[in-house]
Amino acid sequence: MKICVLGLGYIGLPSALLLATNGHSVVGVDINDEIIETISNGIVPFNELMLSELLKRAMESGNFAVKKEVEDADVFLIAVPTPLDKEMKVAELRHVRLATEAVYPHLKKNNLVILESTVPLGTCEKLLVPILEKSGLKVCEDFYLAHCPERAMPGDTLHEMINNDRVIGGMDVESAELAKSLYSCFVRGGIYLMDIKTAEFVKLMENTFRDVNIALANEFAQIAEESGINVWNAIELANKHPRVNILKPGPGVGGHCIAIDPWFLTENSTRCRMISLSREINNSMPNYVLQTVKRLLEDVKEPVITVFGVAYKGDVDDTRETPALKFIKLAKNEGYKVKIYDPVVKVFGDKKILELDDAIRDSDCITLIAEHTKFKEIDPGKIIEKMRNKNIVDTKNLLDHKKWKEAGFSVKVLGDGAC
Ligand code: SAJ
Repeated sequence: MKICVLGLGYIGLPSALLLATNGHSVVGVDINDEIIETISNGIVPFNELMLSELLKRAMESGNFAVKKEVEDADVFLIAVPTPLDKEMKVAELRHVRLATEAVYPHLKKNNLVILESTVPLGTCEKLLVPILEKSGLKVCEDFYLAHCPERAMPGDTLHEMINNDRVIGGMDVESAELAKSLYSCFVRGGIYLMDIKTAEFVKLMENTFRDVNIALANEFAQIAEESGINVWNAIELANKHPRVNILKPGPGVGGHCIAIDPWFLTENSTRCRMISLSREINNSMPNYVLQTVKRLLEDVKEPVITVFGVAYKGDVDDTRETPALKFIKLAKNEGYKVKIYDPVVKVFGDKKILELDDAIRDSDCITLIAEHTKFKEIDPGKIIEKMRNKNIVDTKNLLDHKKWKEAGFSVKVLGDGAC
């Protein structure tokens, strides 16, 4: 089967490569010349486990080509970003609209169009169908349409794409069945079929569930702090209950999904209360962390702080929606000098990422935001003398605190109830 994949990002590229290495002829299309050139040269434009090897295999198979323009195919798979309009708190569907506009001139009888991007409820019916029908063809009569929201976790995308269960919503049963037979070439998990709107809802519920539960953990951390209780011990004990699974508190929620998708539910409904409140709680966490740092540095003149980790989570180089950005902005507004160390992230907008020594020299407080495993390798005894004041705030409960204390650091863990 010939498949045209629109959007060669974190989801589109691995999907295209999995299809190409499983017998399909795949054309990957992207509007960004740099991405086209990078991939054409056999390089994956972002960090993702095993993806370079898969690109190599796909290219060697002769089944994978990268192009700027959409071409005729049997299947069109759209995997483009659906960011949030931050001011309005509604989905920015420009990329989905443009990609769908690019597909319809190539649409032929019996083609299948698949949307993988996460979208607000009703988008497939209200936005995609009218555009695709500009081809003169009728959905469910002449062509098929399915929504197959991706579920893979950045950092482990390939493994999750292959092994996770998958939900597929179809405009009709045949659309869903056709999409299922396509994904079956690489998905080892179960594939569950439903109507298209239910699939949109399922995806949004999944990420909202996580956001709400992280907000709950963050609220627990604040209650524990107030009451002199260590939230990490308390959560561990509560999770011994067979039906309780409290997530981890932290400096806030980042990434292109969990911090965004809940708003896609609120934009269409007047019924969202817990969802909006959870967003608010998670968004307030960088400020909460900063208040903790401020208490530690009350008497310090011209404070300098060092942020450890600006990725949105541990062990990825992705900084989209990272809570570190808000933390840094707020800290600078307080008049703090902020230095950054991140052993995984290479580029962070216009902000400089320093080597460890430079980042901690004359610093008054390290604030660990992203839980990169590499931070555990740091020997606190070797860096302490470079610091002006020996404070560390661990918002992820990542480090060996005994070791850092023995080296002479004053250690504060988010939600440890210690001050
Ligand atoms: N976080 C916490 N506490 C936790 C877990 C996470 O504060 O206990 C924070 C992380 O540090 C990060 C944010 O939440 O800032 C999101 O991280 P994540 O690991 O929960 O999720 P993502 O964004 O990397 O990937 C999610 C996944 N969705 C779910 O787990 C429901 C993934 O399966 C989805 O495919 C992806 O979103 C997506 O594209 O929707």
